[in-house]
Amino acid sequence: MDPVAPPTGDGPEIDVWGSSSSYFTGKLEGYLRWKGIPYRLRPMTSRMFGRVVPRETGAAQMPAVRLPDGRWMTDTTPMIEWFESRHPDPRVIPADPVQAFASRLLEDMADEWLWRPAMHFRWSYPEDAGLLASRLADELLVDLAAPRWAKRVAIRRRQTTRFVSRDGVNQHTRGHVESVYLRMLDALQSIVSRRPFLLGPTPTLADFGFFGPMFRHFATDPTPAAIMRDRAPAVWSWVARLWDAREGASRGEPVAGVPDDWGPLLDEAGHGHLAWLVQNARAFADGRRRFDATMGSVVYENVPVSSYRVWCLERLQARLSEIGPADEERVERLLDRHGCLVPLRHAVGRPSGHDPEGRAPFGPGCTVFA
Ligand SMILES: N[C@@H](CCC(=O)N[C@@H](CS)C(=O)NCC(=O)O)C(=O)O
Repeated sequence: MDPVAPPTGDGPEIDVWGSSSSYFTGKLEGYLRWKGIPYRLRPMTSRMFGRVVPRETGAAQMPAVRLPDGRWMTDTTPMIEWFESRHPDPRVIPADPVQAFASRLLEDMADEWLWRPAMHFRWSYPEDAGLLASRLADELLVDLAAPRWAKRVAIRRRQTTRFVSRDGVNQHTRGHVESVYLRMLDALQSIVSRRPFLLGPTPTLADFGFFGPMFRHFATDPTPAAIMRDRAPAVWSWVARLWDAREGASRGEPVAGVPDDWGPLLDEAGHGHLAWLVQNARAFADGRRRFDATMGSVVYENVPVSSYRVWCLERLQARLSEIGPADEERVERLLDRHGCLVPLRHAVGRPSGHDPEGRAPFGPGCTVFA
């Protein structure tokens, strides 16, 4: 029995199961729209999320993509890599190996490090939480026979527990969590008030990475959106510009190398994101399920260890090791200046075990807190 109808062969070729409020669905949609790759967005109902998607991809997460040949994909980072290999023009991963590495690092930071502030702003503020609980109940739980109020309560409780309190957000860490968003806004504001996208006239990988949290959470959830409009209006414009961008509409030369105005983003990658990844990898090597993450003077207590994030670190390290001798010194100098080199050289004591055969994005996938 296949409860999902097979691809029809007419209309858009790619099915994307996700949500119009989802971080990673937004990231993928921004990419597919820019590339002009037709897709059909389908709601990740509870039946899809609970049964079909885990069976087909190995991971209950969105977006989940089914190709016209019936193969399923999960995890936007390897998905974008795969689409780039099939639709190379226009490339979104820069040709310059140093720009490419810095872009992958920012993509990873946007995926993993902005997740906590995005979930905190969405679920800790009552107005945001009430609105999103209604939206998600109506969009994703349509197939459940339960009163609307009960669906709203269930969603709100699940998200707040799983992605706010269990992820270390409390009265001691809240200021630090929010400061990550504010620093990223300021850094992006200074970049996109000077040029349309992070590396010039057209969007590249780092734009799509930041697009997930910035579009689907920060620019649309009431509390962070008000902050964005006041503090970083150019970021507000960039979000709309990226959603509306079509390949061919804008041409021109990208900036050369990694621009100085990426400095604050790379500082955050080094002192925030990568510092966390290293502590997570240490805890994983010690066989722990939870750990205390120290970020300067702030301690996030008893947060879950993520094998997926060990894989993120491994993958960045593998990419760094692929950079040839001609560019090695340039990349090392850049990374060292921003506190990224030491964590990227950290010897991962125990491999993540995820995707040993290099099959990603073709499953079996792994959720961040599997
Ligand atoms: N690394 C994955 C992350 C996907 C992800 O975490 N998606 C979220 C929604 S935006 C999700 O499905 N979370 C699972 C849950 O809520 O249980 C990707 O890039 O696609």
